[in-house]
Amino acid sequence: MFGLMDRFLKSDPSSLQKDILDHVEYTVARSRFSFDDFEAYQALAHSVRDRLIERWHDTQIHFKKKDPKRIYFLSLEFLMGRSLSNSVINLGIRDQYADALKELGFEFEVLAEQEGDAALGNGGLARLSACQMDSLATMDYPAWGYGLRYQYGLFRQVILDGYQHEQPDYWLNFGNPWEIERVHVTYPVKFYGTVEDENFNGGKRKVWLPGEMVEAVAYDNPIPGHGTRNTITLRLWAAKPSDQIDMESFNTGDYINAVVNRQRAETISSVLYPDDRSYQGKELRLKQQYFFVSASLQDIIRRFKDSHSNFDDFPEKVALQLNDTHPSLAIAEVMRVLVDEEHLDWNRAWGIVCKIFSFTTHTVLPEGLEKVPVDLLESLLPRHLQIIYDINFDYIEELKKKIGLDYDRLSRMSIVEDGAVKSIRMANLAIVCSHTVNGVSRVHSELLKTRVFKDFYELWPHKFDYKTNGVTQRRWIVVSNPSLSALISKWLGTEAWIRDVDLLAGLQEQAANVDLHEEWRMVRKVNKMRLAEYIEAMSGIKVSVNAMFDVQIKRIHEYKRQLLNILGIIHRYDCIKNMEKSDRTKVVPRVCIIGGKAAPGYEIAKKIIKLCNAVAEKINNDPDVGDLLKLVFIPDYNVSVAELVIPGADLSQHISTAGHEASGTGNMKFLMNGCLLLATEDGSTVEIIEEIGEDNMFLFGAKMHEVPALRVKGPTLKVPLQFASVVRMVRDGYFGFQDYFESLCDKVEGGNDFYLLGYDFQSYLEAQAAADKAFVDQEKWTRMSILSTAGSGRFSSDRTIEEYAEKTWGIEPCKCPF
Ligand code: 26M
Repeated sequence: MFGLMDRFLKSDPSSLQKDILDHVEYTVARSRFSFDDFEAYQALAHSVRDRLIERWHDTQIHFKKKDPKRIYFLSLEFLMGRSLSNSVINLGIRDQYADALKELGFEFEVLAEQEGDAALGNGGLARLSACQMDSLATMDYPAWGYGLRYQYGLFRQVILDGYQHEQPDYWLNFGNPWEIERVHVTYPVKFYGTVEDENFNGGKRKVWLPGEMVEAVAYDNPIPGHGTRNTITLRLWAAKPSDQIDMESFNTGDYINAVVNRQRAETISSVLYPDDRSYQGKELRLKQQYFFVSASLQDIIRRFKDSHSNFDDFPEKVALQLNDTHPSLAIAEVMRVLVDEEHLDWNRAWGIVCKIFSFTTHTVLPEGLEKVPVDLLESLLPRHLQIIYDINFDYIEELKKKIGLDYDRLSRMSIVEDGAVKSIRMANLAIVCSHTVNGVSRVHSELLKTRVFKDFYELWPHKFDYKTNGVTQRRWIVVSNPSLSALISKWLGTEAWIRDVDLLAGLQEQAANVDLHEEWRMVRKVNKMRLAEYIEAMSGIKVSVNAMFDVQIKRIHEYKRQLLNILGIIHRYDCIKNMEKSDRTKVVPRVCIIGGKAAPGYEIAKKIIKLCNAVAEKINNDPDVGDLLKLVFIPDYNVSVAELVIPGADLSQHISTAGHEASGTGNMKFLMNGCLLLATEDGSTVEIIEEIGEDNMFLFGAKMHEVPALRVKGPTLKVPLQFASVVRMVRDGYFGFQDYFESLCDKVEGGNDFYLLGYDFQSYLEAQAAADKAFVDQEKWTRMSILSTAGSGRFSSDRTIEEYAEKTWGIEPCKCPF
């Protein structure tokens, strides 16, 4: 007989060694006497996976036994990055593994580098989902994430002659040890066809006769919490051909064509759409959305029915979170299942729907709002279109009673848009049918209430709320910055901040301590050296760690104003060139680092990347400048690159035109790592200012409430001479590619400067000058840096998730006993 604890895999170094070697031999199928780093990584990952599975099983059994209300987080995107380090740290066995590996002749860090990123998402929204999964697990919430298992993740960015090229990210090539294929967890998903009336109980009912069917197969990714046994599931769906279709074409004898046709089903989950701004009414995208929604809901309803005989308790047991509008077909799908398949009457089904959905929006831009052409929906999902029409009909009738026959307003608020192309407004659908509409920062929520969704706010003020975003300190300090992590634990005398990040505030009282200062600077220097090595290996550019490392990494967007950064760098370059040689000693040396991907069809964003590289080429090869100024474009920015760059940054830029960044989460990651922010008062930065004080950062630029009036003034605004002169350098071909950059220059001149680069330029340069001045005073800088980390507690996703759990989802922790 085994005792209870004997059941568990052991985690002492010699048990770990045996496990790893067994996996080398039996899983990787290599000789245990000879294997390389990659094979060692694979074996190591499988050994960690075994431990994850144990905990994951126990958690699932525990949830099943307790049957708590569960939160289902629906998102088309998750940017998980690498899993190895995160897993062993959350499991609390990193050092044991490192020791075990050392004796086998391997270094943990080196093996961790073998892992590729899971990049099943674009940017902020997708990384937020990943951070929130980590918090949900750590805080013991009964949560499931649902998404799509794309075969091609976000494209790899390759820079050739300074231009972005996209290459496919076929990430599953070398296998994925972090997922568990569930060949028996499959659901049919239907498309196309017609809807017929059928006689039923003396009345009529609708029956959907689909024209195509594919199979959804579950792949489970265990998400371990930190300092808890709880390990939750991220279930991703892959499309496979269904056995139930197409028998006809097989029977007609064209065997080869029939097989090829079946294969087409797999395209549904094949590729992530690489755009994070606009909706383009593509059929495949809509298919992806419904495929994932339908499979997830079948799974969720099956789980509910396992322990409930009717739907009375559904809202007490199930909360569905819509991550932006992308999964909002779930609303129509729940109605369809309840009415057409479970035969609930419409009103009862509607009553349930109104209690279970919450919706979070991640944009302020009207062009970011999805509109699905009615024609497209009618052909792909004819029954869902009817349901949406019916929901809209009832809702508009109710609305008329409340607001009267104000047809302008009724038409603005309708779910159906009667424009040139008749379409469904997914945001309106989500707002009408959700009990809560969350923004992602306070000012974002203000904008939603006063502009984007004003009509709805006036009707249902109680629905609108916000949960300021947060990031997980586990990945963004403990995994990515181990030396800072150790330093913090030493000075706080505890590691408890890893689960209770408010404790970081304890650093405040030490912010003037000279011993802490010395250690703090040491840690920062080591991280800068690591980054400098990476830069040299990748680009051949040698940078000095004594220079200020000034970083802007994020998706390339006009509103994020990477162009403002580049124009500022040109100005700095020009100043150095025009200085007396003797004055150059006063210049504070800078290494400017820019990284980010442009959506493949976003021409202007691609030109910004090219400009950055053209300017870098000129500056980095100018002997007049030397170490005073370097510009580096980091290619293929992703989660792993962020983990390397953020800890090495002195200054980071978050410089969107005020009123455009819904929240921003990069700023929080830099803040936690003691990097100072140079920023506009936009999105979550406004709340960061409240936490750490404006004296500890470098703020500039037009305020949110000033922007609309400035735009109206547009062409009459006075623009500083320096701005005109740097744009002129680009126009005149100082950096080459004169014709190519012309349209970029046109975007910021001649009254077209929508994002107010010219208007903000002066105050931007002043903020940069203030940063230079502060950097010279290293004591002051270090104090500001410590205070940044100390003030970052509010921006943990643990806090965000707790707010969602209590205020929006109504769920409670469900801790699995050890
Ligand atoms: C839509 C339709 C078709 C294809 C793709 C999309 C799409 C995908 C991602 C649209 C938007 C997408 O992401 C938007 C996003 O990342 N928003 C960011 O969300 C962060 C987390 O809340 C915020 O911090 C950022 O401010 C916000 O820009």
